[in-house]
Amino acid sequence: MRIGIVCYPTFGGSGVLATELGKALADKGHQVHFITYQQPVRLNEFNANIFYHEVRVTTYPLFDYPPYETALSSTMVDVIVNHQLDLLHVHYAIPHASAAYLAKKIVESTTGRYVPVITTLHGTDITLVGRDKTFAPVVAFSINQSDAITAVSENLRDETYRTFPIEKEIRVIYNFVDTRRFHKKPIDAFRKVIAPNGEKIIMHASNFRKVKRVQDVVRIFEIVRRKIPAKLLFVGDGPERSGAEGLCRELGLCDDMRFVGKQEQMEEILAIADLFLLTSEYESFGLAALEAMAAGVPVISTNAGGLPEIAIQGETGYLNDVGDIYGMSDNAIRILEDEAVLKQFKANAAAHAKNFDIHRIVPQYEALYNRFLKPEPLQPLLT
Ligand code: GMT
Repeated sequence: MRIGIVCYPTFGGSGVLATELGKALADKGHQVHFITYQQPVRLNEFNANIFYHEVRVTTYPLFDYPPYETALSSTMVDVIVNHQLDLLHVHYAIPHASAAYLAKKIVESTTGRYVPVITTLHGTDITLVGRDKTFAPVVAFSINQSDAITAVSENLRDETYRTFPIEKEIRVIYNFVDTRRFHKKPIDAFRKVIAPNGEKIIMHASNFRKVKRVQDVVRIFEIVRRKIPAKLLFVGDGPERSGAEGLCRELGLCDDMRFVGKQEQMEEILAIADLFLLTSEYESFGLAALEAMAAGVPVISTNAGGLPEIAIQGETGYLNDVGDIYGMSDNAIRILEDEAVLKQFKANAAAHAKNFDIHRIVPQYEALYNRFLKPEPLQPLLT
């Protein structure tokens, strides 16, 4: 199959998922064309089946707001026609679903070809940005016009139905992880740099947006550290980072924590971690938590959004109410203070992540694509 993938190329979960999906499809022999404004961060290896098409927005003095969506649709048309794409798979509704709709209509009217569009909803495109009234009518329209719609969790599917007048079936296809890649031996020298005296390593990774409540991470760490020698590793970057750094200074934690910025090789870093904290106000899925579990790292998270669909209370870690800093601290201590307990949680996390393994989930996308290649009329999907 020749598949066009449209996504955000940055460190966000939707871009990571879309890129890993494209790589997996290419490994299985499909021809994959990424259409984005920048090389996706995880597209870091050569594969003869992968193509990358950059969306370039021409500037002009009149354009206070360069028309990115128009450039994106035009690039999609160009790639669909010149590379004979079978379908377009767009990740994150805004503005990818509406740009894809326009491209599909242009191809249809100029060549007579029908190119199916699959839209995968990821989270904030529905729960935060999408429901803003400056976007909502276009988001609802373009989702409804998609040939197939998927959501990364049941929670996100239900939120979408609650938020928009969607008339079609939304199929849940969970996010995935390559469990073999994330099953890494820790690099001792690296561990020693972070925790020279054998302290426990607690980690958080995100884009440091408000929704992540990163100050809760700092406060939990402060409580845990009173009982357990520990270090905190912050991976990623974003608008709330300086607030978190300020709080660290205020609480006198600077010597015990490190901000390592955006990192591509998450599996290397996760391999040295003992516990992962995800304190978000909302997560449609929580791909960072799944990657942590795949690396054998128990997760303490909130019970918001789709997180209860991927974690098991008291087995892979614990889930607490949003903002319950004391509950999360108690649970972190419970796991970290006993080596046998920690070992069990690590094993449980790694075992459970296998339910979301790349080899289980990618075929679900392929099955969905295949429905559009058959000449017979489509049957409703079974969930
Ligand atoms: O976490 C973010 O804000 C980034 C965002 C994205 O679209 O890049 O992540 C969303 O999509 C991820 C991949 O499907 C999910 O794992 C995240 O839970 C989801 N984020 C939110 O719902 C806040």
